Amino acid sequence: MSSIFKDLANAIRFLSVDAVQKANSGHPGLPLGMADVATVLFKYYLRFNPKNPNWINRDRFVLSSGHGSMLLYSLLYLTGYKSVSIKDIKNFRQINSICAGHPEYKKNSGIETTTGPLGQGLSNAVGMAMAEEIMKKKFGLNLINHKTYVIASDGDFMEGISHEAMSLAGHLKLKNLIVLFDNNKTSIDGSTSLAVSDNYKKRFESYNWSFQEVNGHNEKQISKAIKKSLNSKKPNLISCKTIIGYGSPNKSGKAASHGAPLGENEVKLVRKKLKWKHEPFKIPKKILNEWRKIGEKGILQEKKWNTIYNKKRKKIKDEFLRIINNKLPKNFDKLIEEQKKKFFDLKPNVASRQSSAFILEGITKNLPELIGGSADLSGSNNTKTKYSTIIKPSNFNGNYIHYGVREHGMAGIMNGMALHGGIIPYGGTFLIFLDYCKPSLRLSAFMGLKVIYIFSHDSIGLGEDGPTHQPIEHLAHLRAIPKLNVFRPADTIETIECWEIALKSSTNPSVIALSRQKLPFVTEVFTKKNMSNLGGYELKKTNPDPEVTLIASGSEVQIAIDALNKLKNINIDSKVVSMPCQELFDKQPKEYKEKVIEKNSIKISIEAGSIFGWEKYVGSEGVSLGMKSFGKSAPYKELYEHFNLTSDNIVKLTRKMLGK
Ligand SMILES: Cc1ncc(C[n+]2csc(CCOP(=O)(O)OP(=O)(O)O)c2C)c(N)n1
Repeated sequence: MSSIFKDLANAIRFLSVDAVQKANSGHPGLPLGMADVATVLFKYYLRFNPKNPNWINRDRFVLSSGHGSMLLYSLLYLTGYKSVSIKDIKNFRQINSICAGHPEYKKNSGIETTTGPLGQGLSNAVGMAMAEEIMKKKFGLNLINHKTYVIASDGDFMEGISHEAMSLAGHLKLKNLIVLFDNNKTSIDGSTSLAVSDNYKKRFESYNWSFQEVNGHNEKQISKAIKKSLNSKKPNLISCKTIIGYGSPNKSGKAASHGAPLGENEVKLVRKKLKWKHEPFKIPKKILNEWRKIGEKGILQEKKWNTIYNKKRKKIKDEFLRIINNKLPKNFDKLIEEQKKKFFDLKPNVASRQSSAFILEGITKNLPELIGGSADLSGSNNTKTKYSTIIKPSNFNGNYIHYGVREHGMAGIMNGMALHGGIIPYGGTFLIFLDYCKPSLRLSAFMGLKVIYIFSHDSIGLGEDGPTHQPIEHLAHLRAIPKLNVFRPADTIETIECWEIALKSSTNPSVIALSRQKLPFVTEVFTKKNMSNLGGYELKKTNPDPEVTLIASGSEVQIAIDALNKLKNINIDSKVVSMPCQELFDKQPKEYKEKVIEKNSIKISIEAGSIFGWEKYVGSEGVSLGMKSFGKSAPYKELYEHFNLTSDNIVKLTRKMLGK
């Protein structure tokens, strides 16, 4: 190993241990152990331009083991990203510092994704690599031809999501994915032998990956392995045998170096051992310059790419820019309006999952960036249209992914595709299986990604499959997640509107909850305006000044309308408010909200899910009808009767509340 190489790697090491020491918290073990691998990657292979971190054809670098965040921040600072200054590094883990405890995705910063929950970064990287292949098919090899590199740790590979994502990556032959495994055989509780005895070679070969093993402190071996992986026909795992806390005389090779500052004394000893004579946070000019030169290589690479791009026909350039800048086609609004008009005239009585298929069929051809899929429930989620072409191993000329029964992997992969850019991912499963993909869905929201979750079979209305499949607390759970819109449309018009909002939401994900059972068409008047965008709106009323406000979402809107008619027959005036999206309703001005939910009326809400959260609309005097227990296995109409989610029950309650 040359002395300059050692200096470069040690610059990462000391920025990391000193920042952890100053913050008095953090994880020194990984940066110390993986500094050599990261140096090889950045010095010889990674194509990136710190002056334009968003360059679309850059290689993606994901630090899946986000606890080693100081490794990433050090690299960004050393290679010259504006986003991370030495002051930021000194402020590691302090409020508002970009150098947060774990990396938090920020556009144009070099932090490609949020990591920390182990395994997520790996699945994101699979999504990025898929996005690269899909974009390459659309725009050609000379515009899109980059790699996705990942650093992942023992913990990443213990997580279930890694099995799902790695398995799909192998199946699809994602050859541009290169994972550098920090194989230090140590995790928090001690040696990984306490909990794992997997044979990684066999594991990865069975996934149809290429497997190599190197000494993770040997520049030449690491470099040779990466070089070999560049021409692979399969995804690549490079197992790098490393020593956690490398250089620490008393803590290296031990769990003690994983997640706590080494201590002032030990840091001094590391300095001595690695012959680093420099003060904390002072990187000698010569070493910094060497790192900056590495960062500058990308300027020329991007320049060359620009020349290729500029030679493309205007039509291709315009489409390329539209897609990577997340802009919908010019005719999009017209397309939506046409669909709304068509279905208003047809007034179909169909399940909202069918309505979702209608709108998908209407827009798929015009939105090549829309990449759908399902976790093996395509026919049930109605996510596949006649314009869907399936993405196959080594053939990414398509717009539909069969994720297999891998909900968690699907969600993490969708995040990766959205992060890559140029793709709007949507994916389906049953609402109940939110439980299987929630950790990634939370990160879609946290990162503010345009990812669209199609969750069908959204209540006891799914019937005979029974309580294991009937979501209860799921809508409440989703509504508790910040920065997420949860839609539950009542008919085809609302479903079109919810899709429109989701596709126009560039800074947050959306869930569209859909019914299995048929729903009557409830929209009363045609309007170009997207009424669902108000979150909740007055659908019907029997008097300008009703005594009762009935608030419902999705499949229960029809029950509220039935109740309104029955109440009218006994001379009680009421109104029905359809509430397809609570988050959007809550953002409306106070006057609007008070007008819609009649202040002086009695209020009853009905939704075939947990009543948790509805009290904010019905108030302390109101009543919420919903589910207070798990469901049951029976035909759905019987279930609605059994659980008292009926118009007759609403009438009974109203009479009681009004004393009539
Ligand atoms: C999903 C998840 N579970 C638990 C943790 C807490 N945690 C952080 S690092 C870690 C394991 C550390 O072992 P390894 O991945 O081998 O990292 P190393 O010790 O080599 O740095 C755990 C359990 C986490 N970050 N994410």
